[in-house]
Amino acid sequence: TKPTPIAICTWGFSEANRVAGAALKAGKSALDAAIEGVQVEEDNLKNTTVGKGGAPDREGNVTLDACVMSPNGDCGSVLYVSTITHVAALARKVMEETPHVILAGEGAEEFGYTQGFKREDLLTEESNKAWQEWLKSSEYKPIINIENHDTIGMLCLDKEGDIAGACSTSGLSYKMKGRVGDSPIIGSGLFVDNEVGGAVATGMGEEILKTVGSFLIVELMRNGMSPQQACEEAVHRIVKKNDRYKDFQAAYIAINKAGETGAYCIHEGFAMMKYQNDKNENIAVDFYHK
Ligand code: SD4
Repeated sequence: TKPTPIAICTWGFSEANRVAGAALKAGKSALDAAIEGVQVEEDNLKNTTVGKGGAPDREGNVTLDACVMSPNGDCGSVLYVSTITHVAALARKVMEETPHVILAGEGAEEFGYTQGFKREDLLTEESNKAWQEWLKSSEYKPIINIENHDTIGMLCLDKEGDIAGACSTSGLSYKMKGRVGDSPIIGSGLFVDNEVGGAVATGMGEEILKTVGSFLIVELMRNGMSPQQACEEAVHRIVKKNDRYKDFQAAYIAINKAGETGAYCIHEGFAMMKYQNDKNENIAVDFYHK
């Protein structure tokens, strides 16, 4: 028997997860639900690491990264987008309306306008103020669970039992101009294989990229691990290679075809939202560094 629909997402984004859960309950596809859910945070001006209102790079440019992956194995990604808020939906358009998988920068933006996306200024007054304040010291030091917290990664399992995912971020606050993290990179920030399950990442993108974490988790599940075991192993790969892990956070969530879920991270303070059967729960996630 198939599991009832499930939505899980990174951090405590209860409204985003509730919206995705409601979409699944209404019979929408896993991909529709994941994008609708992620959009709640893209629109949330208080969230300073996703969508409009995101913290800028060192030169004051807000640049967004996102990707989506559908149950049939297709994927789409946009990176370095500075004028469009709904970048997960834009990544879907790349997937569905172009012969390509990734569009970057101006090319992604120009394509977006042809698809009806609005041109917007993504730097809000508050983010601008915070950036001006940051400029006084210009010290680049991501803070665990604070400065680099809030990327939304969402995985949905719909009533057909199909799995899709979406990931959306403005990346690390005060990153270098041109920097792109793990979030729009298929296999690192997100991976879905509808035969097996899906995984999505948040935290220090550079470390997630080096270990291709989300693909790793899906392959470990294919080889028999539970989502929980696979997330733990992916975190172990990072800490094994990198003794600076005490200074950064990295976190994964995962789901398999049976509807089992798992999550693990380096440092205390990460949470996963889980919707199933009308219940939307905030689940504290176990961590490596104790
Ligand atoms: C990045 N992984 O750009 C993202 C940042 C993040 O919560 O997850 N923040 O590296």
